[in-house]
Amino acid sequence: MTQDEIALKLDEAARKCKPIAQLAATENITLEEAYNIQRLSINKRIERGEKTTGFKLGFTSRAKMEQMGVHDLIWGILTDKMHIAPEEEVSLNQWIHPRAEPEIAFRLNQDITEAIGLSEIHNYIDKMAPAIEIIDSRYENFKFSLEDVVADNCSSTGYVIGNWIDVDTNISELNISLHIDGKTVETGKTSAILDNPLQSVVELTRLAQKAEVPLKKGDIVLAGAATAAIYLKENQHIEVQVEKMGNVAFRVK
Ligand code: OOG
Repeated sequence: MTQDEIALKLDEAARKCKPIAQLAATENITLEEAYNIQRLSINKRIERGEKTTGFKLGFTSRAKMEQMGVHDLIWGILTDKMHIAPEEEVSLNQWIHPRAEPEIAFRLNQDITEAIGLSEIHNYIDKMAPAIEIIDSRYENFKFSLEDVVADNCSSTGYVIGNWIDVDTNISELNISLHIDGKTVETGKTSAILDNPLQSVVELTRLAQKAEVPLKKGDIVLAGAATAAIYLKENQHIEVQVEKMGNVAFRVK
């Protein structure tokens, strides 16, 4: 299959809520090709009127790498269609086998075209917030290789962002937890995210510079899950709590 055919297949899998077989079983794609496919599938969303809103980092924590058996940092693209408002109730029918994970979001305060280091990165961030990411692999059984998941835009499908607050550089040891219907299902520390979630933004600037992708003022950056992800079921209230940052939640029906 050509890269465009694969992009179309992944795009259709998402739209029809029908998982496809892993590409790795039949296709031999390199990581670079996988990022091209990701870009082609995002272009299909843009052609339908979606607007890009930022980026997500994936596999920034050991818990996630171990859960999924993939051991390399990845990045994907977010669009406005993926945005869910806090406390919004959304239907599970729009997804294949969605999972939620606790995250931290950052918002860029300027365009960035170069790689920025950890000691400087806070100067490029306007606000931060507790966040929930909903991931939904377009592959059967949520099983994939590194190239598969990159081509599939890193399983991106939804995100919820809590109240934006001023950036504090002292955020590497905060408690972060995921709660379903008031019950704690995952707990962790923000240090699980590359020792410091700000490092995710550092990595994004490096990757974006290398790929010649401009980062824009106002772009959102999801730093990656701090814990393993949890499958969603009907009629649940999903909440993430982050020490110092507060809570964010949404509902599924
Ligand atoms: C890939 C996305 C990983 C994270 O935060 O590590 C990710 C997946 O697990 O399907 O979003």
